[in-house]
Amino acid sequence: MEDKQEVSKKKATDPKDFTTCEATARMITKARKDGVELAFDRAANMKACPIGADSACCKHCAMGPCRLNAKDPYSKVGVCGATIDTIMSRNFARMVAAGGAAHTDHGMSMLDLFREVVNGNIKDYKIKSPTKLEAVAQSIGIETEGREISDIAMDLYEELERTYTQVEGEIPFAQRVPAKTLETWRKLGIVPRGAMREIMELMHRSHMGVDQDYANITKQCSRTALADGWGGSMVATEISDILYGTPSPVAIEVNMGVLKEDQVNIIVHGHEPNLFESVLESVNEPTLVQAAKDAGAKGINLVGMCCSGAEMLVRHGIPHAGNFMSTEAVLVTGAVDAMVVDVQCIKQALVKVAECYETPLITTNPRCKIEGATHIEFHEHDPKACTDELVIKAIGRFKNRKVPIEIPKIVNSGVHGFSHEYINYMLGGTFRASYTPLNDNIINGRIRGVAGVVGCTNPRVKQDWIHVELVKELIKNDVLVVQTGCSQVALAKAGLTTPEAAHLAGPGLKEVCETVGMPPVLGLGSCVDNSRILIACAEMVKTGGLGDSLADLPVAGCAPEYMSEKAICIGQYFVASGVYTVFGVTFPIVEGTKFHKHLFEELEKQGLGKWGFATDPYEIARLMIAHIDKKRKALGIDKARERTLVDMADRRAMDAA
Ligand code: NFS
Ligand code: SF4
Repeated sequence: MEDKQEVSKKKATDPKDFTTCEATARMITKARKDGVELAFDRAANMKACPIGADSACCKHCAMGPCRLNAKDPYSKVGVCGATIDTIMSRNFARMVAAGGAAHTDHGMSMLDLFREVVNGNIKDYKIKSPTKLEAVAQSIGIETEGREISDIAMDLYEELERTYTQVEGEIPFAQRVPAKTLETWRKLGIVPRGAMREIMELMHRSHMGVDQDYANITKQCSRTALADGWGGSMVATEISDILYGTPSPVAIEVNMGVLKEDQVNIIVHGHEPNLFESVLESVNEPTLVQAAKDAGAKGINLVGMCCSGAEMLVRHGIPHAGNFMSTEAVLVTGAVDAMVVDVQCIKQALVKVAECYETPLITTNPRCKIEGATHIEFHEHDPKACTDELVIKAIGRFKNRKVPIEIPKIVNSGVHGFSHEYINYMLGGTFRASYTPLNDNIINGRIRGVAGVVGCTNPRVKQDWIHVELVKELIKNDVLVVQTGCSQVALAKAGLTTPEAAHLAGPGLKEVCETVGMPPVLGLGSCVDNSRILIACAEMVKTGGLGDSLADLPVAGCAPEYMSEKAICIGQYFVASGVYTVFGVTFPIVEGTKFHKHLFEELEKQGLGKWGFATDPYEIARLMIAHIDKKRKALGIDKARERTLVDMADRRAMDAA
């Protein structure tokens, strides 16, 4: 575990050691000149606590806090007698609970909005995709034939509310889980009832003196995490599609060069699309556009960051300025006339950086106020009251711009917006939309397997570098990569989300990409859109030929630069769903302990997936590919790949002759 804090140890002074994002590196240099501190510098100056990094400490009661020795994990216990396995699994449980709560609370906000739209109490939003509404309703057994959209919608609302509030039974989207996987969950007692109940029970069980059996705690971790992946997050994604439209491929632009010196630049950085959709309306309001022009601007330029940015990117092609580790750096350009935030991943330091560049930092959600920021509360019943006002604030800042502006003129383009529905259509064609071609290409070996590369960026490792190197290595080995969250923005900046990037893929994947005209790296959306990956996997099982359960699929997942508790929860629901999931940076567990063995080995034997850990991108790729090959072998399709690749070489030789 020596390589855990590469950056902080070095006290790196060269911004290139902090990031491979050229624009961010330039802004780090500028910030230093301007005397402004960023998270990169704070990470270098704040050595991560090694006991905490190993999760070997407990502060669940006032007899402690207790610190155990990670080097000799069984030499000590806490004052209450808690062993290292209990302490680590309880800490892990609390991360799962917090991460799951974040996604499910977001999903519940979406559902609140949906209910009010269906009731007719909210008029500023409407059901944009009745087709998606019907498809989701049908997927959980709601009758749609010959019925009014509003009636179907009301039934759907009532069903989906159970995702959160149900005290007994199974959450509605459990019906989408392949039968054999569901059977395994039932046997283990981990089918979620309702998210509120699971999170509550997990908090209870990780309290001092309750569940002190790491394997039993892990079960409730799985149940809670599944209530996120197949519950809260999936509801967030599906309702967003119903209200705002299902993504389909769209040409996009990313990086700081999307800011325009001669326009009013507004950045929305957050997670709930409700706010962003309404800001989009406001910036197109003729009176506000005129006001911007009167202030001397060419127009209003709306740009996203982080996850709601990723959603607007895939859904509407709204430009994206950068991922999590660029949110402070983008303010250093001096070009941001307002940064608007809602919930999650919003660094408190943004207040100070924004102040240095006279940018209004505006909080909008009652759940997330930040000392020193301007709060303009957003209400779905009257969304424009907030979003018009913040646009006016931005115009005001533009008019009175005093700080010098320096925008790194870097813009990368790509194609994003590959919903699981679209993957269907893209590979299957209009008349035979299905996952059959994807499965066929996996079975015949052109595509070796599918990898989800997702998650955050983290100043403890070089920004974007691991994401990009890992993905390059995967596609080179014919692994099709699907992406969400901050990771997809890293790859978009690296230019890998264009169809032309197919030349970086191995011969099999390259052939498929060229035939279909798709990039080898598919951007799906925000972190809650990881649920799209679950649905795609379920479709692959249903389509046939790749086993009966999710655990049979030749797939793997990874969050190589993760930082948030949400990422841990996502990791746990992928593992519980049957996917091998590798994390980087640091893993909050001591190696060689029983709990470690449980997560990294034993869960797989129960028919679930398992965790993996590595910090080096090539090592991560090796682990993921080895797992994919293991699954191919178990399915009896390992030989096909050799044949296909030989065929192709033969064919090329023939072409050349
Ligand atoms: Ni996901 Fe989105 Fe980014 Fe990480 Fe944060 S923005 S929900 S948690 S940092 S990927
Ligand atoms: Fe220490 Fe046990 Fe209290 Fe944790 S719960 S702080 S291990 S005494």
